[in-house]
Amino acid sequence: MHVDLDSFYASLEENRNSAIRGKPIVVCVYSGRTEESGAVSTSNYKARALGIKAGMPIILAKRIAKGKDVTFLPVDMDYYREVSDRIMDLMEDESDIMEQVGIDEAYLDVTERTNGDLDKAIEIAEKIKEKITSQEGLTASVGISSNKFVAKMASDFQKPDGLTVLKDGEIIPFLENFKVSKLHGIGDKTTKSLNELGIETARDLSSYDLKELEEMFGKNKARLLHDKSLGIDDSPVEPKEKKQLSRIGTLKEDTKNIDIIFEKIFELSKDMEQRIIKNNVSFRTVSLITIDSELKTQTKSETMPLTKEIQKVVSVSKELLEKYLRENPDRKLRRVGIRISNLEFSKIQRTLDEF
Ligand code: DCP
Ligand code: CA
Ligand code: CA
Repeated sequence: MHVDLDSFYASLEENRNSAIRGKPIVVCVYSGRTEESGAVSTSNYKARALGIKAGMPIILAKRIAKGKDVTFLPVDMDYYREVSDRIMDLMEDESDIMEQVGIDEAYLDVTERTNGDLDKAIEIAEKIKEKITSQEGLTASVGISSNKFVAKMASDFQKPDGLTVLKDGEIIPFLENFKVSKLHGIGDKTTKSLNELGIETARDLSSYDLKELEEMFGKNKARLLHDKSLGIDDSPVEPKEKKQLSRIGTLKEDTKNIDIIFEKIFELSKDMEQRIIKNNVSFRTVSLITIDSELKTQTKSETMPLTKEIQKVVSVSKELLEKYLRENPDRKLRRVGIRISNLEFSKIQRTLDEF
C-alpha cells in the first residue's frame, strides 16, 4: 500500500485558519533576498486550478494571483512535522512494516496481516483514511497493489481522497498508456533518451528489445526500466532506521503552568511508549523541546545509561521542564515536545528473504 497526503502543507494551513478555508492557498519558501524571492512549496487544489504549482517562483505565482483572493503563507515546518509524525504513527500501527518516504507519504506492507487478501487491504486503507480525516482533518490518496512501484502509481492516479486498487491482471492495462515520464522513478534525462529511441509510452518500453536497451543504459538500468513498464518490482518495504524519535504537541493556550504543560508531556509520552515498543528501541538521551509564545525554540537534554523505560522519559523531561521554567520565568509555552536519541535498535527477525 502507498499512502500520500493531499496538498499536505496547504491543507494544514487551511485547517488551522478558518478565515481562509475554501480559498486558494499558496505555501511558500521565502529565500529572504527580496520580499518576494523564493519558490512555491505547494498550493491547495483551488490555487492549482488557477495554475499555481509547487516549484514555481513566488513572483510568478503572485502575478497569476493578482486581483484574486489568494492567500500566500510561509512554511511552518515544525508544525507540519508534528502532524506528519502523528499520521506516520497511526499508519505504522496498521502495517506489518512501514517505510516513510519524505514528510507526507509512506509504503505499508500489509501482506502478513491481510494474508494477501486485497479486500482486507482495502478495509485497512479505508480505516487509515478515516483516521487521518477524523484525527487530523486531512485527506489522503491510497494505492494498493502487489508491489511498491505499482502501489505508488495507483495512489497518484486518483487525487485527492482517492483509493485505487490494482489486481495483478489489471496492472499492465493500467500502465501501458502512461507516458514514460509519468512512470515513478523515470526522470527527465532518461525520458529524453527513451524518446530518442522512439519510446513514448510504457507499452513502447515493454515491447522494446531488452538487448538494445542494455546497450543504451547498461544491464541493471535496462532491466529496471523494462520492469517498470510491466509493473514489476521486487523491492521490499524497508523501515528507515531512525536517529531519534520525537513527539511535539500544541498546548490549548499559551501557558507557564507546570501542571498543564506536564499533562501534555505525559500525553505525548503515552504515544512515545507505543513507538518504543513498536520499534524495539532503547535510548540514551532524553530531550525536552520548548516553543514559547514568541516561537522561540529551546532544547534541553540529558544523557544516561541505555534504557527503554518510558518512565525515564517522563521523569527526565519533568526535571528539564522545571529547569526551563526556573530559567525562563516570564515565558509562556505554546508547544512542548519530548525526544529520545542516541538510539539502539534490537534486531527483529523478519522474513527469511531479507537475509
Ligand atoms: N513540497 C515542497 N516543494 C516541492 C514539492 C513539495 O516543499 N517542489 C512539499 C510541500 C508539499 C509536501 O512537500 O505539501 C508534499 O509534496 P507532494 O508532492 O506530495 O505534494 P502535496 O502533498 O502538496 O500535493 P498532492 O496532493 O499532489 O500530493
Ligand atoms: Ca502529497
Ligand atoms: Ca508526497
